[in-house]
Amino acid sequence: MKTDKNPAKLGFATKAIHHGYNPLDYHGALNPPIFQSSTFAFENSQQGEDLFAGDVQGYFYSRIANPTLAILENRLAALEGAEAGLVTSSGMGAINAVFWTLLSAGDEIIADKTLYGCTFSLLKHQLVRFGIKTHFIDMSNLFELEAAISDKTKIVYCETPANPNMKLIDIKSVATICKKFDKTFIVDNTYCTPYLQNPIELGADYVVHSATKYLGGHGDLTAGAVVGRKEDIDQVRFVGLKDLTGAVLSSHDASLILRGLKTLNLRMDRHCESALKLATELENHPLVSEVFFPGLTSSPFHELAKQQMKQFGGMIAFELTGGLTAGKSFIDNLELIIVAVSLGDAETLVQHPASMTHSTYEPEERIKHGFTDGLIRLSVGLEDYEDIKQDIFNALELLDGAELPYQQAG
Ligand code: 4LM
Repeated sequence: MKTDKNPAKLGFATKAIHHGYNPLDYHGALNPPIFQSSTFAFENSQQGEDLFAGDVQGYFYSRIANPTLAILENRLAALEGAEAGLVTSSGMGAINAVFWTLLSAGDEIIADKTLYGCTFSLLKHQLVRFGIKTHFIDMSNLFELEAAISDKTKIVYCETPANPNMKLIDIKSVATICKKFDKTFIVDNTYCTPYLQNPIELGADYVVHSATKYLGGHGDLTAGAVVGRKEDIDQVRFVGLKDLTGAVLSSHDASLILRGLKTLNLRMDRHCESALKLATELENHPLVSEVFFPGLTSSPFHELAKQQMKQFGGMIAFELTGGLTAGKSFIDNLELIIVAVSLGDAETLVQHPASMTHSTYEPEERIKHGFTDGLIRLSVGLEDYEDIKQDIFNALELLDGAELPYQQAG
């Protein structure tokens, strides 16, 4: 794009394709070059000193900044409606970079009780080793949030929709409470991407992502991102990334994410459309006892989803009437759908949170934290909808005791 004079006026897809990059600045290259360089030459010793002192802007070492990464960071910030962005080598790298920048021994975190397994493990088992305690609460209950806040609270943290049970948190209301008590509010927006939800615009201070998922979109990299205010992101870059985690993204992977972003809206539309159809059909299947998907009118989060999400996302969780045993047989009966963790890829993926992504929770913790051992998680992919559906309904039909064979539509 030759000019960024009025970037706010551009639509999402246009920004995802063009924001912050003018090919004419790079010999006309349509795609941003991959700056495959760990270090950058100084004109002379004085310039090196000035760059290190922060007196002049520029690149000097790729753990701190790299031109390919900078294009991606600015583009993600623009899509999220944030001032600045930072990318990292994984989602956990992004979360740790922010946490370690903000926290000191004695501080406390308030988190919703449903979180991705490794984020839960970080809060429950690792940060305590450094004197940082987490209170896990039901953040959909705002009274519980207010009651948990104390002088020691440094961070309020949630995922929405939460992994794996699709619980939603009211971002705007939580942000209002955090502002009232002057607490930092961080939202993990991995499940939605900025195409479906913009927590910064709803009042969050930072948004974190696993860019491994929908942002990259092709299951070929691991990456993370943080967006927020410029001065906050600068601090995360120079403390959390540079000194504490070193979780820098490779410029090659940054380039793959820039490619993924070009089709983000198209992919998300398709993920969302297929997931809504599938959730509706699963809800009516006699072997399915419960479907967790905010697009269903039966979902307790349906009204909130309509307020804060543009569509309902591509992730579904469900339980079978036969519980854990039936769930495992169902997974093994699938032929097209791939049994794998992660999400947001072109391929439909299925996994069993209790024994895979959320095995970091003890069995009794899983119940307390809002999901059962029988829960199955689906990341609905981009294949033809009828093929996804047929694989799922055939796998259900093959379960012992199944009574209603799948009838192909039409
Ligand atoms: C998974 N998830 O669920 P990296 N935040 C959320 C996530 O779902 C994840 C991360 C952060 C899965 C990985 C195996 C809501 C990851 C962490 O894996 O570090 O990029 O993201 O299947």
